Amino acid sequence: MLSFNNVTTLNEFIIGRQSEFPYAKGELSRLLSHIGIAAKIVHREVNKAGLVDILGEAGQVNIQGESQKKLDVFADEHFIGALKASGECCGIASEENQDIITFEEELANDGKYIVTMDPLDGSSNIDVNVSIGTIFAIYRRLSPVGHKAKIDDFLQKGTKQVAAGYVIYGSSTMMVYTTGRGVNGFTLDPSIGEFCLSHRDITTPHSGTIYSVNEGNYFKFPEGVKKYIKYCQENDTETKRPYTSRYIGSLVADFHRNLLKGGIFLYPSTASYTDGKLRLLYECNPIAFLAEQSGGKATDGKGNRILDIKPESLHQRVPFYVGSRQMVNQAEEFIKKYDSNLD
Ligand code: AHM
Ligand code: MG
Repeated sequence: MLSFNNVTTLNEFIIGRQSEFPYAKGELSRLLSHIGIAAKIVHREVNKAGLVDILGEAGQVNIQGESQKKLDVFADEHFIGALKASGECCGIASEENQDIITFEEELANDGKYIVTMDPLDGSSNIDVNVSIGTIFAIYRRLSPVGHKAKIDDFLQKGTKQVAAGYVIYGSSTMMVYTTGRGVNGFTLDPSIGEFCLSHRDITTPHSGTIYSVNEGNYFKFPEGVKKYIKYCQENDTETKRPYTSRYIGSLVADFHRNLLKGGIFLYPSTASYTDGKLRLLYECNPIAFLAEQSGGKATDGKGNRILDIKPESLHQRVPFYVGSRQMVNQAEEFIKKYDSNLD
């Protein structure tokens, strides 16, 4: 692996990994590098967000009926621009856009990959200086190269992801990604403007003591989830309970903390969101891929592996249980016991 002064940059790492596949032509590497560039641009804007007129509502409502913040729009435009410029991506599905995005340019239509992304996740936290993130997943296209991407290119199971990751804009900015051979994390060193390898081969603890859920929805949760939350709060020294409750309201930040420390994140179905709130294609699938690659688990709470769900629509939602394997299993046991009629 190339490195300079004992520092391995994201690009060096990507190129090093590519050389492990003798026939790889560097297309996926170029795509990942361009995601890294867009992440740096968004990082720059996030960091000066308080200084310029970029906070607050952009005046549009996205297709989920949520008002778009200006930074959402900025991130969406810059990630789309970077993916298009890579020449390796023929289409994008984004949380901010109703339909898939395809390109007129021949170069882009020659791209072998499609990308699903949430350009700025946790947008309710933008205005209050709390961590936010970008989530992405990369798939090989199914439609023929040289033509526009089609909807079926995007409705692939999560098991078909060739790479996935997130960028967290927190106390430092990090990019964490997987290509199915483990999970690695890179911290942005602003002094040299490079993502540097800081978290090699991340493995998540088998169990943990953190549970992350919006407890304000407690009375709307299925019975098994309520019982599981009570279990988390009970006193039992042997199992280190009560667990600690931590909920930021940014999936990326909540997942990132639990990935490193051990814990469970859950966004169950509620009375208002019968399929949960989080989106399968660009939130749950990439996070589930990272969770599994680090030794964790991700399900819909009813025994179904997230990565095995066949998507039916771009903005499909799914209940989401992700984190330390043992904790996800335990939550599912409660649901199985108390919500056996839940379909
Ligand atoms: P967003 O993509 O519109 O920002 O919404 C997704 C976010 C997740 O980051 C977070 O886990 C969840 O919504 C929080 O929802 P809630 O405020 O209902 O707890
Ligand atoms: Mg989101």
